[in-house]
Amino acid sequence: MHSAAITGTGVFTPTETISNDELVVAFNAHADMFNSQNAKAIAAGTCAAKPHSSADFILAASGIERRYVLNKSGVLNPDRMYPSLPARADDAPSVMAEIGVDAAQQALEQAGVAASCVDAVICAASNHERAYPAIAVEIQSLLGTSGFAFDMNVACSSATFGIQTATDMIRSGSIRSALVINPEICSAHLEWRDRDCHFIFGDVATATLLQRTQDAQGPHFTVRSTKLATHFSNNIRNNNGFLRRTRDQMEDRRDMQFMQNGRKVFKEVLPLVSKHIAEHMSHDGITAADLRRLWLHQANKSMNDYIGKKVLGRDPSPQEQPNILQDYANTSSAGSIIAFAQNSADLTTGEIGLICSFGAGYSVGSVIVERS
Ligand code: CO8
Repeated sequence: MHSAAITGTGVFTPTETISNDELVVAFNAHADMFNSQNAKAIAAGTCAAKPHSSADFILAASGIERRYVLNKSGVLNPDRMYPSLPARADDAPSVMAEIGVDAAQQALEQAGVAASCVDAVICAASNHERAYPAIAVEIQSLLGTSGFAFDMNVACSSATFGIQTATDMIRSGSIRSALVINPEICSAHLEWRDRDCHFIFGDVATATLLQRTQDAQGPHFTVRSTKLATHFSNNIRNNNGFLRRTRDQMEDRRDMQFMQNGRKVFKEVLPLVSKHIAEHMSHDGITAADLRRLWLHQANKSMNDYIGKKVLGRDPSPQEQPNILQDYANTSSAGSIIAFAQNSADLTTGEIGLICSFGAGYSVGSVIVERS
């Protein structure tokens, strides 16, 4: 059996950002417009008025201060409230492939590896731009990697599920290396006109290069162990799919974008994740004292603080459990990898950390790594 290691990571960050204040100004203008257009129905009690959003609420409830987006003007236009990402010709690179390639090139450069030496590409994300051909195969072609490529979707847990898949293939000997790429265009499947969730997500792409440990050319993280779990829940759901592309989709269907029962998610996912991490650590033979860092899924600061405290048995310091969601918001599967990519270079040989993601499904995945 071979050993697998993370030898490079990359993060593509869009150039445009939206602050909470900018977001709230646009939302409130939209709400005022909606309320005046529907004044009669609101007065008659047949339509609910849209209340204003608040930047103070957003920061207090989530810890988010701003988010990166691929298109700011479309999202902030109160008449539109949706990014302007025009459909591209079939012979042009798709948006997911383009931003995924950018992140992947950074990961390859960090590891000093040529694209042609990579045996597999896994494009693991919450939503895919099209059904087929797989975005991963397009990325394979754009990068010039060898072997094969495929897409997978486990919502916010896609990155860790992809890392376990790649690690298992490297361990078994069927491949020597793989790129796990997470292009998350969350802005296009978020309902920006819904006050309860309009602040949650941002856009980004991350890439993680995994290789047979003996092939690593520089500092790397050996994958000690991985653990995945799923439990069905409707509390985070998006009904968009090919069976829904019928006449009824012409109506304004709220269920065709991200929906959640945020309070239930918060309450149900916390014990699930804490127990999952505890069992994984025990199975790996490590205790909280052995953990130098936690790179958690970035959905909500209170949620991460709670999980960090449960795992370590005390409040984690910002260095022990770095958050990036104040700058990026929730970037679905990419969040824990951004945290890892931007906050792992200082670990010294033998130090151990844990990457953990959780989200729709429900799904939870953890990866214990050791600096080498
Ligand atoms: N401004 C002002 N007030 C507001 C706002 C707002 N924007 N929104 C809600 N309020 C009000 C509510 O109306 C409510 O008022 P009242 O008490 O009078 O009823 C009050 O504020 C409290 O509202 P909530 O109870 O909803 O507030 P919470 O404290 O629960 O915070 C959160 C809301 C932040 C959403 C919180 O519940 C949370 O973080 N939940 C977990 C979220 C999570 O982790 N979700 C996982 C999703 S990620 C995933 O799996 C990926 C899926 C695929 C990605 C899709 C990308 C688009």
